[in-house]
Amino acid sequence: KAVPRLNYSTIKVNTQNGVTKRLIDIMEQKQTNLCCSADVGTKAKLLQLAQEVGPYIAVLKTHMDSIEDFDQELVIELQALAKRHNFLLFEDRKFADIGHIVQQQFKAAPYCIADWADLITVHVVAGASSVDALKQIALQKNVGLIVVAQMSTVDTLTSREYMKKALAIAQDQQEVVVGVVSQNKRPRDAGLLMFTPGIKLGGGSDNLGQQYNHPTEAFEKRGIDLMIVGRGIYQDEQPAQKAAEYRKVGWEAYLKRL
Ligand code: S5P
Repeated sequence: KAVPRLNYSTIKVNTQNGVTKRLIDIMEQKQTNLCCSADVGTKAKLLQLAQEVGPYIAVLKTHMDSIEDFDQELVIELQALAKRHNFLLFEDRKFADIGHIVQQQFKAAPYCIADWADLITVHVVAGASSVDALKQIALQKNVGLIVVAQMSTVDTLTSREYMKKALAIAQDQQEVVVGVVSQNKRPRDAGLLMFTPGIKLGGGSDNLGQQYNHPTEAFEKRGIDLMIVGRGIYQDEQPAQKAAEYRKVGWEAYLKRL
């Protein structure tokens, strides 16, 4: 099929979205399709990890509400690292409420996500209105939205039907949507990126429903564009070396599918 053979330059030509273009420039310059999911619990650990994996990643993904000592200084230091190593900041907030509430959550202190994130995730369980509401702020603040269309868990409720509708919402809102999170279905439009979590070199699963696939399979067979890797990197004794390894495996698999 034609779509899984998409290369990043084609996506760049087909998008009007400035965040997507910036991201693809970074991926091509650094030859990486790795998004590191930095799910550690403190400022010090997060900064240390960002510093170590920075050279090998295109995106650093965070869950800031899990950082026990979060403050604005952390944001300033992360922004400096993002600039130094050239990667984007992705707050995986998974907004999921009615429009009025997601707008508040997007802006509210202490996280002030709209002020620093380059990318955020949104569920569309409430329909397109969540995207519509975030869009008003996101366009002003230069934040790209990623629609969660399909989850990686063993008993996810994101059925085929749900996924199809979520992809349609993403496609309708390409002015602000950069791409989707999904496992094995990508948007038909050539201007959207497919982000895929549940990736680990060893495969397997955890004991809480997460399922893992090997990056090579994901890029070559399912045609994903970016892999999201958390524990595969930060639980390793040498996260930098591990990130370098994922970068190499992911980039080679991408080149091979072209
Ligand atoms: O379906 C999903 C969507 C996401 S964004 N499954 C996921 O696991 N994620 C996120 O990816 C999750 O919130 C976590 O931050 C990361 C996976 O982490 P890992 O340690 O299992 O690689």
